[in-house]
Amino acid sequence: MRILLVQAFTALDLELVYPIGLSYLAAHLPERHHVEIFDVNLHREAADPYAVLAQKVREFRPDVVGISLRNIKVATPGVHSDDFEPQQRTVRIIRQEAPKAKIVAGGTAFSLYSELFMQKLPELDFGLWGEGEERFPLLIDNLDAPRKVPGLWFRHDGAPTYTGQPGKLDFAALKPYRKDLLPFAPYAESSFVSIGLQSKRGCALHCVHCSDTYLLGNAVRRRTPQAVVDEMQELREQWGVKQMFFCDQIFNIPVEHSIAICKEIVDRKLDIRWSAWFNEKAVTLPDELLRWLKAAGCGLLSFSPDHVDDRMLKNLDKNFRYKDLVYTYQAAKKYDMDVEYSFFLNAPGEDWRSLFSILKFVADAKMHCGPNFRLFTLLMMQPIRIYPHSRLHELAVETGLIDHDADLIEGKFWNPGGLQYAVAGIQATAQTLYKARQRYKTFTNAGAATL
Ligand code: B12
Repeated sequence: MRILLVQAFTALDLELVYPIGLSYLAAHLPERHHVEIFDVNLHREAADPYAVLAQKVREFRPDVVGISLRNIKVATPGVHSDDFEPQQRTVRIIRQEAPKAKIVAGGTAFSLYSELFMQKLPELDFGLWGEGEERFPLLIDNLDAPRKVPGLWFRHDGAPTYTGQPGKLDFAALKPYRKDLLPFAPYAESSFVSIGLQSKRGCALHCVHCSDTYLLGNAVRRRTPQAVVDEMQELREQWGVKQMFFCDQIFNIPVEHSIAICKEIVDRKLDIRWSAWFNEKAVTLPDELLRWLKAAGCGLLSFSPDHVDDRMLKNLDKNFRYKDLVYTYQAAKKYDMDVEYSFFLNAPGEDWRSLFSILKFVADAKMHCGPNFRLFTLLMMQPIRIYPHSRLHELAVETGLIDHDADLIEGKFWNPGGLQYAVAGIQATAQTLYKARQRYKTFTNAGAATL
C-alpha cells in the first residue's frame, strides 16, 4: 500500500517540530508498504503551502493518508497564533486530491478532542486515539474491519463511533523512530528544541491542569539508558544532529534513570547539547544529577512550576514548594546552566498578592542568574488553557466557569474576575520587554543564545 503521513500545521509562528510521532509510526509499518512523510510546516514560507501539499498528494497517489494533528488553537492572545481553519483546509485538500484514499487522523490534538474532530471534519474516515505504533499497522490491515482496532473512531452509518480505550503499549519494546524520511537540517536551523527524542512516556505527577496523563497515563514507561543514548549517538553521528530536546513529560523522575543516561553520554564522549523539562522538587535535582547533566551537555534547565506561592502550588497539586523553586535558580547559577520557567497567571485561587509573587520571583531569578536566565520566561506567563479530561476542566464546570458541553477546541482559559485585566497588562508588558531585549541583543550581539 502507498501510505502518506502528513504533519499538519503546528503553531504557525513558532519553531518547526520534527514529527517524531509520525516517524515512530513509519518505523512500525511493515516494509511491504511504501511510506513517506510530508511536513506542511517545511513549506510555511512558500507562496501557497496548500498548493505544495496538493501537488504532493496528487503525485504520491496514496491509498492511505495518516494526518497528524498535533496543535489546535494554541493561541494565547498576543503570544502566538494557530487556528482550526488551517487544519480543516489541510484535510479538505487531501480529500480533494485523493478522493478514494482512506484518511486517518491521529496526534495529540486529535486525541484530546477526538469526537469533536470526527464531527467537525467529515472528510476523516478514521481517527486513532493515543499512541499509534501498534494500532496504526493493525488498522492498515483491517481497513474493512475497524471494530478489530481498539481506540479507533470510525463512521457507522455516518455517525462517529468509538471502539473503546486501548491498553498502554510497551514503550521499551518499540523500534527507534525512522530518521531517513525527512531532512533534519531545516529543523536544526529552526531552533534548539526542534529535534526531539524520548527516554520515557507517562508522568507520575498529578498537576491539576495537565492532560498528559490522560494521553499517556501515570505509569512512567522507560527505555534503557543504553537504548536512549544509542539513539542520541545515531542522531549525532549518522545524521549530524548536534542539539536535541527530550520530549519526556519530566526528565528527572526517576532520578537514577536520568543520571544513568547522562553517564552513558559522558562514557561515549558524545559531543552534543540538549535540554529537557525538569521537576522542581529539590530531591529530584540532587547535586549528583546536576553535575552529570553539566558533564553530559545539558545546556538548559526548563521548568514549568506554573506558580511560586505555596498556597497556589497546593491548589495546582504541585509536588514542590517555593523553597524548592529558589533552589532551582541557585542550582542553575552554580552549574552555569541556562534556566527558564513557565507560569500560569490567574490560576484557581489567585489574588493580587500571589500574582505579584510570580513577578517578584522572575525578578529575583533574573538578578541571581543574569544572562543564564532565559527571557523566554516572559512569553510563558499565560492564563491556563482548560484542556478536556483534566481535573481543571471538572473544576471549571463545577464552578460554572464554563458549560459542561463548552467547545474546548475554541480554547477556553481559566482567567476569571477583575484580575484578568492585570493579566492582560502583565502579558503586554512582558512581551514588550522580551521584544525590546531581542532588539537590543540584535544590536549588541551579546548573549543572544540565552534569550
Ligand atoms: C515535547 C512537547 C513539546 C516540545 C516538542 C519538541 C520536539 N522537538 O518534538 C516543544 C517544547 C517544542 C513544544 C512546544 C509547544 N507545545 Co508541546 N508538547 C510536547 C509533548 C509533551 C510531547 C510531544 C511529543 O513529542 N510526543 C512524542 C511523540 C512520539 O508522540 P506524538 O507526537 O503524540 O505521536 C504519537 C501519537 O500522538 C500518535 N500519532 C501522532 N500522529 C499521528 C498520526 C496518525 C495518522 C496516527 C494514527 C497516530 C498519530 O502516534 C504517535 C506515536 O505513538 C506534548 C504532550 C504529550 N503528552 O504528547 C505537548 C503538546 C503537543 N504541546 C502542546 C502545546 C500547546 C505546545 C506549545 C503551543 C506550547 C507553547 N505555549 O509554546 C508549543 C507549540 C510548538 C510548535 N512549534 O507548534 C499541547 C498541544 C495541545 C493543543 N492545544 O494543540 C500538548 C498536547 C501539551 C498540552 N496538553 O498542553 N511541545
